[in-house]
Amino acid sequence: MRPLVGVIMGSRSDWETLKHAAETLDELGLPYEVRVVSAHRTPDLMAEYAKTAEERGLLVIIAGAGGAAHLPGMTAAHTPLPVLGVPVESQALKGLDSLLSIVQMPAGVPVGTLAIGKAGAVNAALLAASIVGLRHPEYLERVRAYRRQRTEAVLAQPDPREA
Ligand code: RP5
Repeated sequence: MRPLVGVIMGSRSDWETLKHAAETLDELGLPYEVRVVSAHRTPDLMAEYAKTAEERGLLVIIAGAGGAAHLPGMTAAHTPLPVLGVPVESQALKGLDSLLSIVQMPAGVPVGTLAIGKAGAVNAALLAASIVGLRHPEYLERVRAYRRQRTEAVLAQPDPREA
């Protein structure tokens, strides 16, 4: 199936984090593509990717990066599609640098910023499904089912001492 979500990251080293977005999209059955697209190592590729995303049928872009994480913002500068930014946990500053780089976009070019690390990657995928679900309602249904499963798991094991 043609991808509806683009998952991009600044480096192969970001895959450890962004793979959680991919796994969640797999679980939701939402078609996506994955690419390493670096804002500073491959700036032309980044611009080309963002500029052509809409005509290629993508509805949402999930962009993960760490450190001086300009990939989500620069991607958003080249496309009107929603861009969801995932701050990758950096070694030096534990991802606080990534978070602040992504979240503090000046007014006019938004990036929907998620939590640092795995939680952000998973939630980016869920949010992407909710956005895509506005056009293709079956994905809203899958988000509902995903949440229902987790509700049932909590209710099935209310005592934390039991395995
Ligand atoms: C950023 O620099 C990437 O998003 C990555 O999180 C970080 C480190 O990249 P590598 O040096 O591991 O390639 O551009």
